[in-house]
Amino acid sequence: MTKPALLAVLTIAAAWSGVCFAHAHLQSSMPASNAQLPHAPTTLTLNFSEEAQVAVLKLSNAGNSIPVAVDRTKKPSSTVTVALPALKAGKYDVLWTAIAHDDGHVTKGSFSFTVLAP
Ligand SMILES: [Cu+2]
Repeated sequence: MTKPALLAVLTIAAAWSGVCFAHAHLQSSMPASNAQLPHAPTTLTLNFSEEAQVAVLKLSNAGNSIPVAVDRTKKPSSTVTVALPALKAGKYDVLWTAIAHDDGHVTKGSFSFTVLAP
């Protein structure tokens, strides 16, 4: 291989390694973003655009964090469901961080939902 050709290959390889076809984006959730729920949900489900593992999941109500257990031993999946403790009426903020299974890229996001009655 000639020097310029080798250089071209290395340049393309370097550029390629930074390429990402898709991160694990949150496509939908249950409860949905900005949902107004007549009753408290018992589970929280995140639907991602690709297989991912949830690294961080924080739930808070008026700044108070509510412990939510994420099973990190679970296989990567495009759907992640966690059980919720009993929630009182109020607005809840969800903060998540996910790691894409295919390329290890990290995505994060947040959304809120409101429980109208426990
Ligand atoms: Cu990616």
